[in-house]
Amino acid sequence: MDLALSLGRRGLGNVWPNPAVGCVVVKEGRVVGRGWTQPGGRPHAEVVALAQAGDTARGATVFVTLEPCAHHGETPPCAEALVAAGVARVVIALGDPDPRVNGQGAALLRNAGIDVVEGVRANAARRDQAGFLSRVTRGRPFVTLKLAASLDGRIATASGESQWITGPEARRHVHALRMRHDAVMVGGGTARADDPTLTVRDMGALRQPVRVVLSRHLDIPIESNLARTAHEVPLWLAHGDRAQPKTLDRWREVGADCFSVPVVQSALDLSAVMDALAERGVTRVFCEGGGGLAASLLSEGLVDEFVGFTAGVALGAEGWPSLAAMGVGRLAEAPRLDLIETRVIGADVMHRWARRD
Ligand code: AOF
Ligand code: ZN
Repeated sequence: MDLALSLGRRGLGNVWPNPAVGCVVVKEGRVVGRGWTQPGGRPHAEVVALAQAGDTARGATVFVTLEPCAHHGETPPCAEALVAAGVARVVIALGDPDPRVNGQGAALLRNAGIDVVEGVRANAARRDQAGFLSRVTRGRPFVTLKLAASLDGRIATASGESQWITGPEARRHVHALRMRHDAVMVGGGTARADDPTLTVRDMGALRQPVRVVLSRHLDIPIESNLARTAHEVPLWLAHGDRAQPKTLDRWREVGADCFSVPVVQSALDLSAVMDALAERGVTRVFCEGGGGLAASLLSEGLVDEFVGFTAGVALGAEGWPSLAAMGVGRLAEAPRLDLIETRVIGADVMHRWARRD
């Protein structure tokens, strides 16, 4: 199952709206088939693994990280494919909450006389599939918030210089993290200040994450790197209902996909943004700031995982404090997270924190 889990993780960031599933076929102690969900979400993992196993699948044990599907979509159900292949036993990490599956895959296998075991390495599978589970059960994506800050928690100098606080190794790691997400997101201020491209470079990405920019009035220069690349890599712009039709037209012309979300207290309603992303199939969002958006996401309880990079540089009180806009009154009201990983990356330190439920 650990092998199936690691195969499944290869699909993270490139199989949405589908889950990134892994599958291993074992016969007489040997691995005879390995598969994972293919880019774009199909074929499913089991189909790939069964094709590799061929006739040796008969009487084999199959390890799969999510319950095999039971529905007729664009492809026939994986549960039926497993029955047709004559496998003897199917070991499943986690049930599939998709209403089209939801126990029916396991039932189909059992009714065909296959020995089914469920719940093996379920917690690990739940972590890997957090994005898909979130989309299906909460109607919003799994949100990772990334911040790079100085020793004293500043994200930019007084003059607004923010790029390259961390070193090249950390920046490369950020690209690897982007690649494992379906979408990367920034606020309009960051898009204006940094003119980022937000693509994954030099990593052999199979599918670029969608770039999502939040901007009430779409007041981002049309000569920006984001606009320049919008025909090659998807660019989605979430804007308020008062954005000018002329501005919208210009962005659509360069290839951006614009959608409107409600404005609450003069800011875009972030819950509505997340709902819209899930509706469009996004399961994992990587938010890269700026500070204002980061503060709002945290205060509104929308951050599932926080990835903080700390660099050995001090910027002092004039620097821009990260999360300045949070307005926490009492310690008891402050959002708290649980540490899940600490890692030294080049000259910087990375901390990963998880939402405390
Ligand atoms: C599997 N193995 O590798 C994946 C599964 O649109 P479709 O027909 O591709 O179906 C998508 C649904 O199939 C998705 O919501 C989830 O329930 C399941 N994904 N199932 O057996 C796989 N990716
Ligand atoms: Zn399937």
